[in-house]
Amino acid sequence: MHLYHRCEANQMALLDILEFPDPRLRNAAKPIENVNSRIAELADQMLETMYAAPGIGLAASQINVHKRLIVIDVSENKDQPLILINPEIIDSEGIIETAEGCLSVPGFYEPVSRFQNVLVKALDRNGEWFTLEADDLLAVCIQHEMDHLDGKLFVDYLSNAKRTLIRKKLQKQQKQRA
Ligand code: GNR
Ligand code: NI
Repeated sequence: MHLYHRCEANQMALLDILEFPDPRLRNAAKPIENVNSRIAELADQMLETMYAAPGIGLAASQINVHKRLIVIDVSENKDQPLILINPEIIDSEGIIETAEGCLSVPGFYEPVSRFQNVLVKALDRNGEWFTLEADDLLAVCIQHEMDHLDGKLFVDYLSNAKRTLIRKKLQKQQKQRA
């Protein structure tokens, strides 16, 4: 069995994260038919990229890989990595509002309403189905990442005025960087 080991030497290649309003963030991701070693290694690279950012989650869509793969770690000590492949929400309960951010929308945090509790089914990095009961921040993060797989961003839940303002500020930054 392969276990994920966090790379302590700082030599792993980090992946580039797409930024809003990049149209590639709008692609719908396809299910992963075969969880092989390439997928497992991609998941590990995504975890390293997420930890380095730093973020609490990352969807493959954000690194321009349009497959249904997400990684998450909401733990305090950043020692509880989760890999979810082809995730599905099979039950949900309650509503919670959280100030959300996104590595693809850097610097902006706005309240979004989500389910407070979700029961999720997914494949792990060995291609085995598992279920996970998630609450609060973990539940929010799973829903945020699953939205990415459908080409959806948290800014889509904001007013047109707020989203336009965010888009203009980010486009200005992106032009200055280019
Ligand atoms: O790092 C992240 N923080 C965060 C905070 C509140 C709700 C969702 C998130 S996910 C985000 C990382 C990211 O962009 N994942 O797609
Ligand atoms: Ni995000």
